[in-house]
Amino acid sequence: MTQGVIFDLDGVIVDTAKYHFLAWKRLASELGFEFSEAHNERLKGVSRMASLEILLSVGGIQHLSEEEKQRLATKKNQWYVEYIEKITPAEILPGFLPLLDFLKHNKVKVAVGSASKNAGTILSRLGLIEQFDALVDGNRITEAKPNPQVFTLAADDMGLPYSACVVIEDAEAGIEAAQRAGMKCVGVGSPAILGNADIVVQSLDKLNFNELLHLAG
Ligand code: B16
Ligand code: MG
Repeated sequence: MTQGVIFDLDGVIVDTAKYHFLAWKRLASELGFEFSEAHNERLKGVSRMASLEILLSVGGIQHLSEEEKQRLATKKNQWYVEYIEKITPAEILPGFLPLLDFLKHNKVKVAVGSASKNAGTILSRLGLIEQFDALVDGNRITEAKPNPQVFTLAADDMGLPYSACVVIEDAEAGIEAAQRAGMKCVGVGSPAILGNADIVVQSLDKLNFNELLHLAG
């Protein structure tokens, strides 16, 4: 039986990908090239600096100093933070709140495992920060997804064996991270991208909660 569920944040609890996209697109535009939604798909679940590297490769920009890269990433983040400061609980994705209620009712522990350094701000804005038994974000990890560290730390914080946890993810790198941690996983999004997950649903409101309860352990 599943004893803990670890939620990815961006793309599972709230759709911040659109705000990341606006900020990256603005940076690309300043640098003189187009950045499309298809390019943005490659940034999902990827850390800020790794995202910048992908963006620069799309624009064919090479040989920037570390200092210059930091400056660009900081600039993008400032724009992104301006967007997320306006996020409200109305932006919580369909199905998440009923699922949270169901898990608490069934005494299943809940955690967030996110690559984002802004996870705490976003969860506060959504009024959810007090709801979790553990929060592991981009400020705590040294290895990015698909490294399993973000999820193993969350399970450790909850005091649960990895095999008793299920990860819910929207990114391919996150599905791989869950599997490398020895955890079952639910993919939220397209089966073409998340086909390796144990269950794939288009959105959380399509998930069979009882199936989730029996997925691990
Ligand atoms: P930040 P997740 C990830 O969050 C996003 O999917 C990814 O697009 C972003 O680059 C990354 O967080 C870092 O975010 O710049 O706020 O630190 O999906 O792991 O919750
Ligand atoms: Mg995500």
